[in-house]
Amino acid sequence: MSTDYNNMWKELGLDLDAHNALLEVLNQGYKDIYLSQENRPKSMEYFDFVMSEVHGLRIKELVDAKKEGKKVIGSYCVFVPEELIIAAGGISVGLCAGADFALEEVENYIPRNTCSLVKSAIGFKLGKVCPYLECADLVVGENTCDGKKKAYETLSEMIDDFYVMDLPQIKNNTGKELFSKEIKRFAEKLEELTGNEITADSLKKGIEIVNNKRKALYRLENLRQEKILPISGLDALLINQISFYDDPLRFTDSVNKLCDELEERIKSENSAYPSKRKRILMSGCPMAVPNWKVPFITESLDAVIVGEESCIGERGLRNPVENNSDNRSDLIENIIQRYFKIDCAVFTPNKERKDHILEMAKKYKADGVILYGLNFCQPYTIEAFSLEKELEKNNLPAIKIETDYSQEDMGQLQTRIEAFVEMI
Ligand code: BJ8
Repeated sequence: MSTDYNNMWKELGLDLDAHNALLEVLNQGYKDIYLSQENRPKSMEYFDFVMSEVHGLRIKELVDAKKEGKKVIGSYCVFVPEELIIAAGGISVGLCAGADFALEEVENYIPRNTCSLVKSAIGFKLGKVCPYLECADLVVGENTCDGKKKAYETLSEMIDDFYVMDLPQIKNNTGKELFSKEIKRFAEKLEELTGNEITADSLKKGIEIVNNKRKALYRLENLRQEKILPISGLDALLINQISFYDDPLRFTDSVNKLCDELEERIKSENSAYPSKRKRILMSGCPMAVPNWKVPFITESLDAVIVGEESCIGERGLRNPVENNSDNRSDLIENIIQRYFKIDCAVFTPNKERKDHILEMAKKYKADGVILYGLNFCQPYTIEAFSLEKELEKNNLPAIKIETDYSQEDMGQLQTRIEAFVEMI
């Protein structure tokens, strides 16, 4: 990190020793997994820089914005509309954590057989190592799976302004009504927190900013559908992960610049890989920074990840919000419509997700699908059984992988994924 941020971290209440230990692991992992890749696009330099300053410069920007009266809103789920946060003059940051921390202590609060993502969220709070969490004026949790729902009861005792958004489980009229009320209640909460009224104009602006961000990311996703692969799956995943932290305007600009370069690389047949690789679609639980384990193993083999059916991927990106009205209620309704379409496995039934995976496999010319689930995540690991059968019916080989954030199963995963890649 280029500057000394110790005072800032101290003021945020971080445990400096624990935080330094986390940064060391993060930096080493980044070096080994990311910087060791060959023939990366030059424009990845921006994203490398963001990662090198992920707890430094970006946090300083947030702290400076807070001094000017802006509010930072942290969230754990893609059901929390960034458009509303921007429309209220706030800054949205993703809080999903992708690394184990303070595991022993975590297990004093929630059982061992809880998914790594939930354990990590609690571990980051207990260990005082996440500056995004400590910087947030409001932390939003959403009632999705039981693990998250119950863990929020625990987290709400540790975090001052913790807000829970209720979510339906079925996409029918009753579910839609509840969702609609919850989005409106959240809009009121944001107005109260920021002191800013959410108007039609501010909503239009918020929708435009987020749509442009998603459009740039979609541009990147489209380029990954080409036969010549201009970028690795690891790099594409990283960009999707960074989209949850970075300033949205600067990020959009940087993704578009990268896409300009990738288009040139495709034209000149400059692939990120010297030889043809098996094309893999990754589908399932979201992979938050620095959860790069399965993509790293996969791409160390004769394979490349061409797309992610995940909240840190297409599930979180698709369906722009219609920005076709000057009326506040219409725009809020458009936000509701868009977010209600998210096909998270917590919904039942969830046919949309199956259709989307099949559609993605075709679009990305996938040779096989990894159905990725975190241990103890019932929604995704249960859906994986029927999805595997459905994919096979469609002549698409699939493998179910269940893992966590530890490194203990690296060898076993490597063997299974290698056999899968050879088989396809
Ligand atoms: S919209 S996927 S971000 S809930 S892995 S905590 S489901 S037990 S993360 Fe998610 Fe929102 Fe859905 Fe996306 Fe529970 Fe499973 Fe853990 Fe999970």
